[in-house]
Amino acid sequence: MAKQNSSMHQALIIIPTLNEVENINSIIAAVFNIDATYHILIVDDNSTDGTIQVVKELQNTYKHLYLEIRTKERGLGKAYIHGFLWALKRKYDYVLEMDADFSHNPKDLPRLINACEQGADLAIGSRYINNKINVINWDFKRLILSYFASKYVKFVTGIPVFDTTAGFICYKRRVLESIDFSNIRFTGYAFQIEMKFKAWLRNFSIKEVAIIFTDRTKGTSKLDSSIISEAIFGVIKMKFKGLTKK
Ligand SMILES: Nc1nc2c(ncn2[C@@H]2O[C@H](COP(=O)(O)OP(=O)(O)OP(=O)(O)O)[C@@H](O)[C@H]2O)c(=O)[nH]1
Ligand SMILES: [Mg+2]
Repeated sequence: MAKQNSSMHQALIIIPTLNEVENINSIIAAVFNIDATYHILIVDDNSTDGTIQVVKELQNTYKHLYLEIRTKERGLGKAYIHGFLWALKRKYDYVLEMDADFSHNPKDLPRLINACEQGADLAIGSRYINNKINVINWDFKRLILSYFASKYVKFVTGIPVFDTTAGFICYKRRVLESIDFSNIRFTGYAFQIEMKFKAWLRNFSIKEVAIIFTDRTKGTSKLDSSIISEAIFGVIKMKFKGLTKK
């Protein structure tokens, strides 16, 4: 039986999807199985593989499974912003980001929420704490790229976070309320970096929680080189803008 959330705080798990039909059913079931009081919002960018139909079907089973379909544009950053604005119109205390492909273990959700309950404004599910790399099944190139990307971002921006590109996050509501999303231009990894950078500039407390990240086993990756170059040049722009204006 699913455990019940003992706290009074309502959590929303936002899962962005783009053609995740092979994962969507099991990821939703896994999240509700961890805690039946969570709410889930799927933000889908008009998947053509049947993901949307599966979610609609599951809405008959789960009362607090919500679906937003974006038809005009694509992009992870914009999908998350759509989800954040949706959450802020409702009474959620904690808003979480999680991938659909099981790279993020739903079992870690309570640990992220707990870090916020203990005082963090932003809890990051971190693959690289204290120079330890907790990644399963990545090829060497991907590992090196991601690890040095994190080092690079830390060096350029000065942010005291090891895993700056992480996408497994719990935000306290007030962090999202403090950010003007019309000023966020990035998508992909740069979006994840920018959110952390903005939170840090605003003096929110950030806590990294060690997680083990497992490479996807089903479905296909949406990562491409434009996302990487956006991140490389994006952080430099971000740093200079951050020096002059929050
Ligand atoms: N709504 C929306 N979701 C997206 C988009 N791109 C990726 N996603 C979702 O965002 C999550 C992370 O995307 P992935 O393709 O797994 O990216 P990644 O984890 O960096 O790459 P892999 O390691 O290959 O899995 C998954 O749930 C995707 O379905 C997009 O443009 N729009
Ligand atoms: Mg993935």
